[in-house]
Amino acid sequence: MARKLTQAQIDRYERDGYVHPIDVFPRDQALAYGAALEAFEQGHGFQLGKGHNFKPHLLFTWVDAIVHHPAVLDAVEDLIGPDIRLFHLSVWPKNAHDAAFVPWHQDATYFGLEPTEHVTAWVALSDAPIAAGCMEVIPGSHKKGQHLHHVDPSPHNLLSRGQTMSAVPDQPRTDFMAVNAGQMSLHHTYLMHRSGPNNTDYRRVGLGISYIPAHVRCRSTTRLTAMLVRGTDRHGHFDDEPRPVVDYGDAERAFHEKAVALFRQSNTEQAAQYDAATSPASGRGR
Ligand SMILES: O=C(O)CCC(=O)C(=O)O
Repeated sequence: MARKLTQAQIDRYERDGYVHPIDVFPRDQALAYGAALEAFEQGHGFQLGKGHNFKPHLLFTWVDAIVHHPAVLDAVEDLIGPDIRLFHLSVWPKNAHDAAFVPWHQDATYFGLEPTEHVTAWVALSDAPIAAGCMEVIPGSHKKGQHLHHVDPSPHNLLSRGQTMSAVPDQPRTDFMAVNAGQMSLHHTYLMHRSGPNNTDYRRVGLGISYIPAHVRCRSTTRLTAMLVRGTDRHGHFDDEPRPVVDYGDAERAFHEKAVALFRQSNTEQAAQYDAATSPASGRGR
């Protein structure tokens, strides 16, 4: 019996590769989390945007509370089972009238996960309607596996490596995963998706939380850390991540720095392998 999602939502995820909106916590609570993020940014003089947006669940107790929230984990469990690791987390801010965008891509591209069982929970800390640049998806595209990506050098591309899909189906039928503050969407690692600029007067912010079942491993030679957020792990593919006790404490920052460096190293390794496998010399082209 499912814990949070209805059977219709589970079926929709299987068929379309995504499901939304799912209520997680009250709107006021979500806005308070957003305010905590902005208070930190103001106090430290930088934004948790590109270059500073990885793995904040290791730094802040309020992010830790979100990634362990029963409403999030119950829905994730309905899709990937009871033994769950948090593989990665990115903050996705788009400032008011920001040109920043996310091009068509698949989350699986440089993660190197095997098998590719991975779901992204995008938890909204502000409203994220179409006008604010919510995610746009191609329903059912998760069924066709990995597609070719190349690097798009645009400074407004929010993806860490600028990866963008090389060929998107002509005039695809798309849908928008609009969510309000306190709601989330869930999408499959192979789902083709993108998001446009924020044309509103407010900042749009969400947390993209990558959950995997504990039996999934990363192919990289770099051994990564990942937090066990529910259940047990009988596989040992990752080193454990400790939960933060003090917001932005010394121990929290030291571990976070190490974990992010390992993640980036793995990402570089995966990107190099991907480029080699898809170069013209490989016969697959790009
Ligand atoms: O926040 C966005 O606009 C894009 C997020 C995204 O691509 C993801 O969470 O996979």
